[in-house]
Amino acid sequence: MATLPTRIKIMKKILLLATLALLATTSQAGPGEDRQKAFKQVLRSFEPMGVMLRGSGYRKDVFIKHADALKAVAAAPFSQFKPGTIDDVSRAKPAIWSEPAKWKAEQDKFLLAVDQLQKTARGDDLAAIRRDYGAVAASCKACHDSFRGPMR
Ligand code: ASC
Repeated sequence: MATLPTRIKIMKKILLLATLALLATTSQAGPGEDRQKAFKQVLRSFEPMGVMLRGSGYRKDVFIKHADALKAVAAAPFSQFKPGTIDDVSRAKPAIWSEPAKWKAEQDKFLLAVDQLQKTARGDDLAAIRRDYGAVAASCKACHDSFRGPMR
């Protein structure tokens, strides 16, 4: 039987190893998860704008803040599609890498629509704001239709 101080040392070692094992599993975000986080960041400004336009709570200053926030994060997801990064959570389709020109065109369409919405948001033409918000939504959908696979 080991002495008490030896047993305490062993227990401490076990606790340390258990902690390290837990950290290793929890901090292991793969490319799919990283991309999903980046797209969720996009939704954090895009969704409240939609809520405002569909309801009666439109406020120009708040809407501009969301449009600016959208612009700040809109490009980030697209830098994270390195070849060979379809993992267990990723819904990316192989077409992203086999049709690079089309993939790039979808990105450009989205980023231009985001720029346009940021500009229109500064004016007072609510119909134009709705139209340009709709163009961003349409570009989300077009890209998903071609390049995002089903839920998994
Ligand atoms: C959203 C969302 C999308 C787009 C798309 C627009 O809020 O999550 O993927 O808008 O549905 O058609």
